[in-house]
Amino acid sequence: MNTPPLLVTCGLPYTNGPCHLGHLRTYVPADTYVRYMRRSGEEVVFVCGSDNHGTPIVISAEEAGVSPRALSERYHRHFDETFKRMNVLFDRFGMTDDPATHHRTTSIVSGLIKNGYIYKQIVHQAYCTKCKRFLPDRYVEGVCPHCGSQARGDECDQGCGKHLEPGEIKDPFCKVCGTIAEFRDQEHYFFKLSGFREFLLPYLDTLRGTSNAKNYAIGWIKDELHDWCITRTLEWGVKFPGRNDLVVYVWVDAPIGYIAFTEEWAEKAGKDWKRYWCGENRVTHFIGGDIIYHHSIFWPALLKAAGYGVPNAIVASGMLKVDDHKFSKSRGYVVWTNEDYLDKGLPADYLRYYLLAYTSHTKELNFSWKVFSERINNEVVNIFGNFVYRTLFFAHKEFNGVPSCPVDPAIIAEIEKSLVNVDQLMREYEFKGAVDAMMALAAFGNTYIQTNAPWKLIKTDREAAAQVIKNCIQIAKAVALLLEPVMPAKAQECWTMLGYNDNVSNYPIREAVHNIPETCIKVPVPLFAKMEEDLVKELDALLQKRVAEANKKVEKTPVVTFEEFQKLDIRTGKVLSAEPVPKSNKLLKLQVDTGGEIRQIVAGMQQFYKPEELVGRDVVVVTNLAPAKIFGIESNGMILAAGDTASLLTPLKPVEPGSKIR
Ligand code: B3M
Ligand code: ZN
Repeated sequence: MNTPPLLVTCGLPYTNGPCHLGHLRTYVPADTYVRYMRRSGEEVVFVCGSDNHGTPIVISAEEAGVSPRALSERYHRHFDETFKRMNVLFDRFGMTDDPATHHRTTSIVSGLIKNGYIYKQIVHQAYCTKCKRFLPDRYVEGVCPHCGSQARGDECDQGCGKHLEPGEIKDPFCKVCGTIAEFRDQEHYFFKLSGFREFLLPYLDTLRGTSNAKNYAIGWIKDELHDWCITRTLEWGVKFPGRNDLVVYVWVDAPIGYIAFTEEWAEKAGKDWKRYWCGENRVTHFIGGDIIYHHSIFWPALLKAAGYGVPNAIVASGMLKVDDHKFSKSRGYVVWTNEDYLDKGLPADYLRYYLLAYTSHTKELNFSWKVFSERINNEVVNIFGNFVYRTLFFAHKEFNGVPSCPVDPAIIAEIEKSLVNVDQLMREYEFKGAVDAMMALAAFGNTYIQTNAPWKLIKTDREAAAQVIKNCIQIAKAVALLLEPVMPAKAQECWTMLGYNDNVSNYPIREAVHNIPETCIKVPVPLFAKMEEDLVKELDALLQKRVAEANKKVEKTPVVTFEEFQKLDIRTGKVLSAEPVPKSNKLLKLQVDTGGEIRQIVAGMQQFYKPEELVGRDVVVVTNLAPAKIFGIESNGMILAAGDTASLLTPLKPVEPGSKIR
């Protein structure tokens, strides 16, 4: 049977704010993967688009005083241009508000209704009596019913990361005016997701991609699988068939955008989009680690129910940190792609390299200007740049081009080894490993030229010097070919300096083992410039200033009355025991003496404390919080802690467990 062609997609950016490094952490590796696979002989289509619907866009448009469509068009253009500046080149970059996504969504949802996968049900929706409207998704904030963290209406973005259904959030308040919301009944439509467990478990087992995507999803399914409310009370979006007052939830039409963008591309290219989406396929989704739930649970179930092929691979990137802090626009820990980086004249390729080579794709990536400049200077400039410059400078000066002798077979064997290594790592989505292997070849070249010192050899044996430099040129050629998916612009510059007058991207990776032709080599220019310390300081100062300014702004929180505050029962407690919750890397299960009773409390503190550090500690506990089940374990209360590192609040003077906080 013919292998189906590869279709690669990237998570769709919402059109309500500019592109930042958090976005690029997904897009750059996807682009690198696509370039690499193409140059390994695969037929690849690469699509993406902007996500225009849902409350994030409506709220931002209201704030900006423009229509959601106008806001979407503005940011759509912004992303399109930014991706091009970063050399992230999609075959199609569409908009989910364009007719293709509307049409495909209507067609899929109608099919689901027809086949009995959708039912109607009354839900208790948060409602704001002041704004006089229902509060879908991001219009409402409150407390996560699963872990007790502050959460948005449709996801626990600060805590356990779970998707929340309408009506599930506790203590809701209106995001727009701060009023405490009430629950009112409303009719909505549900997708029978709970019936897909039997399909999903074996499916996830064979799902390709990174292990985080698969493992999180399997963990979630084992926990629980609820039906999924797929309608919202909004004007903006894709109308639910037959209901003018409802649109489909943005997480229905957004992934359907992947199909629609393929259709848009196929129509122009004269291809058949069904080859990519129906039956056996090779759809590969690159996404951020925070939207695994949507891509590996809802989306395959929806596709399956609608009779489409299901994704073949999901590649999820780890989260981004800035200066060791959780990435946060409101707190100022953000680096904007244009304003902070490209507009300062910094090369896209440096950032591409850093994002790929900093750490493994699924791990947390920390950005700081200091580390960034060190890695660029020590690796890109000193190893790759230096090697190419030394080699070409000598070749030009002594031979005015590439010497005619054949390349040493041992050198070809070394290159071959690198190719095999890189290929295996790329196909396993181990981008860091692959980039390291490419750089290792450049480092090998550097050592080779250093030990063989052709500048000395030439004084006694011109032929031997020619052989050494020929070998070096061949290594430089191989490195340029290999690094093109990572640093396309710099690889091209290197290629041109090697005497080629065409595009390196047109060559298969395997060209690396073929002897370089006897081109003429001109005076080389350094490929890279070092990041100067002054510039690094200036860029860092800018970031610090942004963080300081953000700290000054107080967060918008709802006002509570004294009576409401008094409803909270907060007491001191003593931790008697602590142990990690199996299969969770965040949670600890604690037994806490709260005066006359022992409570079991599950707290998200595993990253910050060893269980034994907590035993014997006096802590502060909210004791009358409604009990919650977290990872199937009952939790009766909440331990108070402050800040990103969960610093525990603890009484200054010794008090009895159970003392009331007043
Ligand atoms: N627009 C952005 C996010 O939640 C969201 C992705 C949609 S992918 C189909 O990261
Ligand atoms: Zn939660």
